Amino acid sequence: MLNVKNKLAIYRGNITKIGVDAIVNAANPSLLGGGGVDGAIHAAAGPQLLEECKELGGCAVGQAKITAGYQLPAPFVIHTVGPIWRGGKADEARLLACCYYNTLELVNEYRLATVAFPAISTGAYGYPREQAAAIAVKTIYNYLTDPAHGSIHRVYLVAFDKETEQLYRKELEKIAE
Ligand code: AR6
Repeated sequence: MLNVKNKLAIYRGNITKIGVDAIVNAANPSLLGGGGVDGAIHAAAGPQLLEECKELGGCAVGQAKITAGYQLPAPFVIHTVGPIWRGGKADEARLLACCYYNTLELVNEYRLATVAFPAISTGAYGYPREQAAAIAVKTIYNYLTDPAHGSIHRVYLVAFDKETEQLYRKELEKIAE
């Protein structure tokens, strides 16, 4: 049996530099760019990314849409919109899990082998980092355990800072295989 845990990897650094099949953008509902990782991805991909995003008609919180990667090393970008943290009683946990799940559905649909996620919602959107790391690891792990999703070879959890890297390590250690 394949060891699902081995398919999860932590990467510390800038997501725009990674040569995976798709990188994930923590976007806003307009899909027209912003700061943080969204700004970095648009800057690295070049103006054609914004032109394609304009055609998409935005994206609801928890949903995901795919575009080309243009000047990025990654041929695809999957844009997802995380929830804004409002204290935890506004369905934030379910919506954050939906971001990971719906992105992986696109990865599977496009038969992509590798994908890299930033820590969605944990910057400008204020989601507590520890809770967000737990949701990310659990949702990705559960998705990969389904044999129907076996064509996904590796999922990278990208940590931009040391705290996030440590939180991901802690969550991965909790997975017993
Ligand atoms: N590579 C990897 N991770 C990064 C990078 C990078 N280059 N830059 C930042 N991060 P944020 P959100 C990390 O604020 O909280 C935008 O304006 C960052 O340290 O980018 O989902 C959008 O347009 C943090 O851990 O996204 C929305 O309006 C994580 O990425 C809004 O911000 C997410 O931080 C979305 O807010």
